[in-house]
Formats: sequence, structure tokens, C-alpha cells
Amino acid sequence: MAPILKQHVADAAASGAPPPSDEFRLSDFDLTIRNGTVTNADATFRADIGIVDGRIAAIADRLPAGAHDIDASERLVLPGGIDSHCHVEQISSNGVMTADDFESATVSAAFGGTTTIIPFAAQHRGMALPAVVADYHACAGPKAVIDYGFHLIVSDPTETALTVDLPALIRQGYTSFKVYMTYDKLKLDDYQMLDVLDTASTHGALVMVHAENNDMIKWIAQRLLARGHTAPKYHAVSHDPLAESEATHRVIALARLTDTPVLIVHVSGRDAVRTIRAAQTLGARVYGETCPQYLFLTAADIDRPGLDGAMFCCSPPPRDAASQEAVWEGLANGTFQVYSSDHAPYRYDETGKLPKGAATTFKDMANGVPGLELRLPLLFSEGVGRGRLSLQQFVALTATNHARMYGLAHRKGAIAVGLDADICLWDAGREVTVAAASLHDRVGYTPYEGRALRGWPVTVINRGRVVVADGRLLAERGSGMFVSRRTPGPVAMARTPSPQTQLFKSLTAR
Ligand code: DUC
Ligand code: ZN
Ligand code: ZN
Repeated sequence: MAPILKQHVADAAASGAPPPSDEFRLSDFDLTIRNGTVTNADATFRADIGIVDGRIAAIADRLPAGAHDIDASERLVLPGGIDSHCHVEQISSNGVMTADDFESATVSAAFGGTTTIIPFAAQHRGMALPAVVADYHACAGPKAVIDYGFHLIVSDPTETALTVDLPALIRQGYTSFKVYMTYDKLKLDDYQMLDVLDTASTHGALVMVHAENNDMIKWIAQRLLARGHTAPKYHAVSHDPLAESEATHRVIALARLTDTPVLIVHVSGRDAVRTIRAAQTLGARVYGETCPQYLFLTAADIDRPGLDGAMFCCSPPPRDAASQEAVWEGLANGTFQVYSSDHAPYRYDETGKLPKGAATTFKDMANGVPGLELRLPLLFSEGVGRGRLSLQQFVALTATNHARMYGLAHRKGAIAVGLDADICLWDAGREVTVAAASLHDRVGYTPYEGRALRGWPVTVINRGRVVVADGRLLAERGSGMFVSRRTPGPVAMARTPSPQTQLFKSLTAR
């Protein structure tokens, strides 16, 4: 038995395992998963699971076999991963399409142990939000093999968007939106940000923020280019950590002014981690997300011959060892609630990273790295395997907290009776050397090529359907379903705004 599994079996004996059940003598289960070690964010226990109509119907010490029975001895039985930050079939503000569509992205996610993704329905300026959402549904519906929801990207907060479209879309289950403080074609100014925050606060949505100071980045980049510094490594120089920490600080102030919870996405730098932590200590409803690239890469990875560094360029960029350490610490101490891939897949050719071929500068490249498939294996191997995180923290960071933060906890994120049977059987001892050739996305490379990992998802189940087993895809194209989301946990949390906020809100209510 793998050492990690042995440890957790031992823990299971000491924790609150469900009592043996006599109720289920005659099995009506469509599927049973038996003899496994179940781990939720709050407990690890040895149990059998019975599934009916895609939902978990029973969890007990012993259950009879269902119509289909999986022996999970020697396996960890985990909630299916939820990846709440990925870009799929999305056109960037520079007009570049991602390499993955909803089929390849969801297949890749499933092979990595993820059963639900929440990508973006991205508004570009001039577009009406309801039409944007309809377009993304048309793309996802026929292709997805696992479940999905959508966040909105709001880049054009017109009066109609703020007062008609967003309230209606929030009621329809699109209860979160991302806003940008950088990129000329996406960024909101502070006035617009306050409008969006106020709308979210009034109608019950969570705002996700890309926090980087646009002018700082542009100013450095233009000076670099003017002096002939065009290689990919200068991407990291132009995205100075101060651009991230300044914007993080600023948006937290804007959110506090409107008493709106915010989640700062893809946090990369030590100062930004500290800024978020300090605000949380003051009681602000500020949440954080980080991603594999900030744990496993540094700016040194971008410094490769020719344009090869482009394969490691994302925004914000990977930083240095001190930032990596701060990000690990933030995962362990609760500064970060969610760990997502920020899968932004662009091929290393003219369709993605190299729009101008050999003449491409760091400013021309599409920003982003792939990560849907390796998100869980990387964190398990380097986090749980090396003792930086507990197995329960791993579950919280990869599944449960995503469900809580984004209004999905009524269906997903835990192994519990009544919830969707989204389950990942994990082989804690399996050793895998990462190779792009064995991944299922359409990017053609991985920034983690050659890494030796320990721990791998072997069977992946979404709503009771076995999607992946022993390296084979078993789900049909289009079998994934859209999930409408409820009020995000941080928004639902009752609290009294500061006296100043109460006063200006009462004087300015629409
Ligand atoms: N922001 C993202 O969230 N993903 C990719 C690039 C970016 O700037
Ligand atoms: Zn972003
Ligand atoms: Zn992103």
C-alpha cells in the first residue's frame, strides 16, 4: 500500500466514519464504489458509496454491490475536482482563439480528475451580455464531456449591462463575473469598477479580479521594446510585482467601500499575498486564488533560447523562489481558498504564441499556459506528497471551496448523500513522468514536461457516469451538463457594513 494511503487509512479509523448500514440489503444502486478511503474537506473515513440516478444515495460502512461495482481498495475516493478558472473556446482581446474547445478541454480536465469546470463567457466591448452567454452555450452544449458553468467577463459595464442584463443573468445562475484592471481592451477604470462592485453587491454575485496596474506594465514594456528588449523573458520584467500588489491593494479598497466581497484571481507575487492576508486580518471579505504556474515555475523558466520562453508566459508571470514560498504558505494558512488552473491554452505557433512568427515580441504573444489536466496531480505530488498540505486541504483547495465560493455546494464539491456523484478514485502511489504527448489538450506542450509526479487519478465519475477509467475516455461528447449556480458563499454571508458604507448606501440607493 502506498505510504500516503496507509497514513489516511490509519486516520480513517480514528475519525467519524459512518456506521454500518443494514438498510441496503437489496441493492438498487446503479453504481457502487466500495472499500475505498473517502476524503472530504472535513473528514477521512473508510466507506462504501451507493449511487442512484447520478446522485450519491448512500454512504455506509458496508453496502451490497450495485449494477456496476468498482472496487476502490488501495484508492483514495475524493470529490471530483472543480476548476473554477479556465479559458475555453474564448477569443482573447487581441483576437486569438484558445487551442482547446469544449470537447478537448473537458476531456483533458476529466483525465486530470476534474468533473466540473467554470470557464468564462467573455464580453468584448460593444457586445450584449445575454448574446455572449448564448454563444458560449452553443459552443459547450454539444461538446462538453463533464459538467460546466460560466462566469461572465464584464468589459463593457453600460447602463443596460448594469441595471438589466447582469441582474437577469445573476438570477439565471451566472453568479460570478471577472473584471480586469489591465489590458487596454478589457480594463475597467476605478469608476466602472465601483459600478460593477455595487451591482454585484446589490444582486448577489461574486466579483473575480485580475489585479495588475495597466499603466505600470505598459510604461515598462514600451521602454523595453524601444531599447530592443523583445524576448519572452521581458514579459516578466514588464509585469513587475508592484503592478500586481498596487492593483490588489486598490481593488480591495474599492470593494470595502461598496462592502462587496472580491476574489483576487491568479495571485503570483509575495507582496500581493501579503496584501490579501492583511485585508483578511482586518475582516474584509477578500478571497484569493492561485494556480500551478506560481508554485512550480519562476521567471527563470521564461529565459530560454529563441522564443521558447513563450510557452511559460502568462499574466501575471511566474515570479521568484520567495514568491513561490509565499504562495505555498498562503495555500497552507488559508489566505487562498481556491487553487485553479487558469488554463489558457495557446499553441506554440502562429495560431497562438507566435502571431508574428520569428518577429514576435513579448508584447505580441497570447498570455497563458495550459493546466487543466495537471492541476490536481501537481498539487497532490508536491503539496500532499511533500507534507506541505494535508489531504483534506488538497480536497478543499481543488474541489470543496470552489463549490462554496461559486454557489455550487448544493450539488458539488463533497462526497455526501444527495449531492451529484462526482468522484475521483486516486492512486496515491502511481508514479508518472509528465509528457505533453500523453496529455489530452490541444496545446502540444506543457510547462511541466519531464517532472516526476507521484499520485494520479485513475477513475473519474461525473453524475454517476464513468468518464475516464484506466486511461480510457468512456463519456460521450455532449454528455456534460450546464449547472446553474446559486448565491456564492461569501455573498451569502450575513454581516453589517461599516457605518460609513451604510450611510452612503442609504443616501445613494437607486
Ligand atoms: N488572465 C487570465 O486570467 N488568464 C490568462 C491571461 C490573463 O491575463
Ligand atoms: Zn486574468
Ligand atoms: Zn484566466
